[in-house]
Amino acid sequence: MKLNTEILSKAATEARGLAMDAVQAANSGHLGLPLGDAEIGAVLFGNALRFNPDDPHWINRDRFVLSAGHGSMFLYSWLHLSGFDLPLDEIKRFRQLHSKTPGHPEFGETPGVEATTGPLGQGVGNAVGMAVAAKMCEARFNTSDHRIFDHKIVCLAGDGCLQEGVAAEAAAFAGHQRLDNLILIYDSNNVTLDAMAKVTQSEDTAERFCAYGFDVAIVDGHNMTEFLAAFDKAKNAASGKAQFIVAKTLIGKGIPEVAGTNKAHGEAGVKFVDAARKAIGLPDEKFYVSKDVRAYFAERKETHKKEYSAWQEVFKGWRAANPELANTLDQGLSRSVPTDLLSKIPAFDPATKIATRKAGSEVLQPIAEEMPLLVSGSADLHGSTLNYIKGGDDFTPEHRAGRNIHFGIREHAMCALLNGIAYHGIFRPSGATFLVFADYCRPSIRLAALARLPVVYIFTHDSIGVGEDGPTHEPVETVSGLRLVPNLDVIRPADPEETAGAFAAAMERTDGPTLLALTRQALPNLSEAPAEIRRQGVLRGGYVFRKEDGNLKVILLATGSELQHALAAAKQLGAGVRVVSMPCFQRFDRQPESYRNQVLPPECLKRVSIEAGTTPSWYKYIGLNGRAIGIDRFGLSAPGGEVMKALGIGAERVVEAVQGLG
Ligand SMILES: Cc1ncc(C[n+]2csc(CCOP(=O)(O)OP(=O)(O)O)c2C)c(N)n1
Repeated sequence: MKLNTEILSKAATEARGLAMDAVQAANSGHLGLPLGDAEIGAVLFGNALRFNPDDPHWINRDRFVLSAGHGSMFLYSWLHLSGFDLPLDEIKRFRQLHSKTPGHPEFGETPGVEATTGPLGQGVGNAVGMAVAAKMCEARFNTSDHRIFDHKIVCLAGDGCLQEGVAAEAAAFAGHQRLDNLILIYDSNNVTLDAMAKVTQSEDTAERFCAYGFDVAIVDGHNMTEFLAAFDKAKNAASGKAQFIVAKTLIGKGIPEVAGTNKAHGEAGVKFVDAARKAIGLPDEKFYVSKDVRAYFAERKETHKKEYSAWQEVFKGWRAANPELANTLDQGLSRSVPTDLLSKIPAFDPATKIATRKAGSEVLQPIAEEMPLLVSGSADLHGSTLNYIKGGDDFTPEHRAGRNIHFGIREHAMCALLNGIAYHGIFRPSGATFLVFADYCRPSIRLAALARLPVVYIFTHDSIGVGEDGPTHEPVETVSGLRLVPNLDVIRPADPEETAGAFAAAMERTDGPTLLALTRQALPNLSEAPAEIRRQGVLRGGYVFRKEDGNLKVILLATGSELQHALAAAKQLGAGVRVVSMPCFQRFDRQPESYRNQVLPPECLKRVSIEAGTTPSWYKYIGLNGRAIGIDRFGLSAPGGEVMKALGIGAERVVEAVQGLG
């Protein structure tokens, strides 16, 4: 579309005004990016991006991710002007309680916001994940007669994002995977927060991205014609490479007292706003949008609607011609999961002794068959994490329908990409590494939980059971630490049947992520409780695995590989001892009080827990008079069984603890 620079310059000025007024009203927020990137916003939202403000979830819309989430007023202004359901009143309530304009963009709070961003670099990872998902969509759903997916993923990132390791990991992956549907715009303004960027960076970022395998263009970010030309070139590039546009900008443009310096980054420019507004030609009226800018965007919206309607026609034809594919797509969009998932997972041999990672591998296969949009990746550890979807092929530039993603040794990016795949809204992402490396993933896990994304983490080699690799590889505090993340379900199954329940629980959850902590070492199938009880028990988070004989005197609680020890101890202790399996604290805590009290009767205060990890998280169940057996130190390097013994994880300690309760 021809670029109307006259009206878009005016729109850029008014967008600057909206940012100034909103940040001034809130007395908080970041002016630098919204002012510095106003022309970029005008071109993207006023000309280049394809979307429909009336249907912000349109599956073939271009996705725009503001990785530099601190510049949120940039996004809010352009979404408002574009005609999304973000009225001016919401712009006026920037950063106020329950507004649609929170401090940083939050997924689900504001129409048009595609990802929760602010922790720098994450948005770049999300965008790469979206680009993966978009490629998968093209391969899985487009047909020779109907091309229903051809959208682009556009990401705006600053120096801060690109300094972060997660963005480097994600970019290396994108370059390697030749994700040519990704356009990464680098707001290169030579400024970060504390200082000029030269204080902390001297790399040639353009060369760096060139080395990753991107096509690179360098443009003046205030020259709309030049920027659009680069954008169009990136959009239509035939190189098969991911696209990187370096846009040279002046941070805080419009407030001369701070522009071009780190003072422009935050709200320091606010005190100069009144004069600045006048100087750029804005009237005294705050939150001003002219009639002709309104009219331009109203017309633009009509164009969007026409494109959308044309696409709907193609989509209708596609649906009619491909009912099975359409059904699969609908399943993905509604995140629906077969209700009888557990019945598709064959029971394990009761006499089997098998690691829960191995059980997980077996459980994953029928689930993957039932859920064709489930994809599974690993950070170079498929051979150990065993989460490869057999017959699912690899996701590669040549084969975009592959369901197994080789993330490389890039755990942080893996999890940011998984979030991106989930944000994209069609595929169900899962990813794997060793549990101890959850620390490398944690910022993205936290965001998945915050943004309520149904991501599944298949993390293996839990606890000191890892053994010979030693304390660097033995997670002791990891499970407890992850239990602190709100809205993250952490499941540590005790045997193969609980593993089946754990996978079903993870798949059926649609409003947040689930982390599965699986063992490297073989565990007995605890078949003294029926398989169905164990599977269903996991879905409730905790359950009575072994009911006491006679009156209840003591409750033993355990998860994972230690449930066997609690059971052995109960046998030694005799009557009155109940064993509760508690694979998922969060699911248990969501149960009705009556159920929780049934499992853990409040009158029974003699309680002992055992878990091969740090103990603090247990006291909410065992109380201050209870005893928590665990490992409040780092592990040891030796065969796993010996480490367990040396650190006192076994039935004897449980028996002693119960006897010590008096
Ligand atoms: C992971 C992370 N670390 C630190 C911050 C705090 N922070 C917000 S913006 C910023 C500087 C970013 O610089 P740049 O991307 O160049 O943004 P600009 O100054 O151009 O707006 C920092 C350090 C953050 N949001 N996320």
